[in-house]
Amino acid sequence: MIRALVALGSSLGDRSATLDAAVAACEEVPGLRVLACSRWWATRGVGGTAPQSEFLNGALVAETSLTPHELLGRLQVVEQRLGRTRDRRWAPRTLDLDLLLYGDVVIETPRLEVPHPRMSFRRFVLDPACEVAAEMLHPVCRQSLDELRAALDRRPRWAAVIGPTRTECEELAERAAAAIGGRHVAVAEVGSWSDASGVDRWSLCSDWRPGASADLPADERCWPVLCAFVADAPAANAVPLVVDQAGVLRAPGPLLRLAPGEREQAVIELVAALQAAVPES
Ligand code: A4P
Ligand code: MG
Repeated sequence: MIRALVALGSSLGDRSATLDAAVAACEEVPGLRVLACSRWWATRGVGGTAPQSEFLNGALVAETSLTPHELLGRLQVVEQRLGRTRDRRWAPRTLDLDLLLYGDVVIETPRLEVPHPRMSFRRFVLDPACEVAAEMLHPVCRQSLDELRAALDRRPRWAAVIGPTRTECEELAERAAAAIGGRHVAVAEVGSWSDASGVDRWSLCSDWRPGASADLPADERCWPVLCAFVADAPAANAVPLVVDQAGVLRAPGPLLRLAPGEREQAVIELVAALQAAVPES
C-alpha cells in the first residue's frame, strides 16, 4: 500500500457540495482507502489572464494499491462525474483533483507529473495538505509539507529567476515585477532584504546564480521564496542546488520550471506562482 495525497479544488457551482461528493466518490474507488480529509479552505483564485473566481480547496490522504496512472485515471472519472469540463487551462471548474504525492515516487511524463510541479509554493495546496499530511516528505525538495509551508512564512518576498541566458531572466523578472507591483533588483541588495521587516512588495532578482548563495548570510530568511528556473526539459535532476554556508547541499527554494522562449506564458506562470505563495489576507 502506498500513501497518496490528493488536492481538491472547486470554483464553480455549489463548491462545498461538490467537494463533499468528490470525497464520497473517492471512498467508493476500489483500491483506494481515504484516511483523512481536510476542511474546505476559501482561497483567492490565481493564474490565467482573466480574473479568477474564488476557490474552495482541500486535500485528502489515502492508502492505495492502484498505480499512479490508474489513480489519476480514477480521479479524472470522479472529476467528470461531478461536471468537470476541460476547455482551457486554469478555466473555472466544478472540480479539480490533482495527485500531489504518491509515496516518494517521482514521475515526469506529459500525462502525469508527481510530485505535482506547483505544489511546493502554493498556500492553497499546502494549508489543507498540512492538515492531513504535514509530515509527508516532498521527494524532490526533501522537506516535509510543514517545512515547505513554514519556509514560505519565514522568507521575505523575493524570488530568483535563474536560466541560461541573462537577457531572458532579466526580461522575465522585469515583466513579472511590473505585473505584480513589485521591483526588479540586483543580487547585491539581497543581504539587506532580510532586515526589512513587513516587506509586502515582491522583489525579483535576475542575476542570482546558485553559487551566489555564498554571498548571502547563512540566515535562511535571506533565501528566495521561489526559484523560477528556465529549463529546456523537465527533469528531476535539473534542480539548481546550492551549498549553504554550513556546507550543506540543498535546493535554494521551491522551484517553478519555465519553458524557454514562451515568454507570455512564462510571465503568467511566474505571476501566478508569486500570488499563490502569499497568505490569504
Ligand atoms: N497532469 C499531470 N500531472 C498531474 C497531476 N499530478 N495531477 C495532467 C493531476 N493531473 C496531472 O490538468 C491538465 C493535465 O495535467 C491533465 O490532463 C493531466 O493529465 P487539468 O486538470 O485538465 O487542467 P488545469 O487544472 O487547468 O491545469 P493544471 O496545469 O493542472 O492547473 P493547476 O496547476 O492545477 O492550477 N487558484 C486557487 N485558489 N485554487 C486552485 O485550486 N487551481 C488552478 C489550476 C489555478 N488557480 C487556482 C487553483
Ligand atoms: Mg488540475
